Amino acid sequence: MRAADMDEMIKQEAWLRANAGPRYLQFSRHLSQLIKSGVLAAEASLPSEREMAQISDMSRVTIRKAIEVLVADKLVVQRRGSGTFVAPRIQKLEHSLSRLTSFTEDMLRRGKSSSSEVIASGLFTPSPEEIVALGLRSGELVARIERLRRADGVPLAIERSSLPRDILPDPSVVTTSLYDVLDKTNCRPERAIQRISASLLSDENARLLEAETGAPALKIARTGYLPTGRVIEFTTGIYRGDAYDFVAELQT
Ligand code: 16G
Repeated sequence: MRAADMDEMIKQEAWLRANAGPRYLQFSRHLSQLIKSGVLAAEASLPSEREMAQISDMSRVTIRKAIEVLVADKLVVQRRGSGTFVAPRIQKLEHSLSRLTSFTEDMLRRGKSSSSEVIASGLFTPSPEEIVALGLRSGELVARIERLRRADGVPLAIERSSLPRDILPDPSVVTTSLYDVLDKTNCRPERAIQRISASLLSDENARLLEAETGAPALKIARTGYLPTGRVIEFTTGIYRGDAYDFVAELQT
């Protein structure tokens, strides 16, 4: 949108009415309508508080209170240092529960680009949970990769994967798809068991997923097996609850 059009929408003539309630509420309602109708597109940046105050001839306090209402309604997001933006539109993604696919393949099938940001990876002394899940021998190290998964740039999930060291001797080779790496050594799981539970985002996970602490999330733990029955993957994924729908097809 052109800056001049944005100015027109912010000017008080565009939204201020006599006896229609507090100014900050009138302004927030006006912006909310523009966002919901798509006039203000997802991710569009809004002028600064100071600029909006100048254009509308309102006090900065009025503008700030209006923006606070929009933040609370999740219609805009504030990014420290870079300003206020219309919230990204998140389309719910359906994920089939009956196919053993990778995140990269799932996104590709939906025509989305996926990306993988490695937060941490390396070889570690396994936790008791990893020893049990992967059936590790004592003294054996575990390969771990922690990744932030995005679809079309929107952070969807945090995945923490653990694999036996002989399956993934160098975790740093996983830069995009884990299953692509496992495919090359014929170690891709051919069967998996998933446990799904409801969860709330912790501070750390909320920060990574650009969501709010305490927002609903789905926790999915996948245990992946080779055809021999050996467990080679234990991954816990935290998925944004507002972005994912898991669908299971049932037959009699
Ligand atoms: C999926 C799997 C995860 C697997 C990953 C591999 C679920 C709940 N989890 O996200 O266990 O490690 O795919 O994807 O489906 P990648 O090959 O793109 O790294």
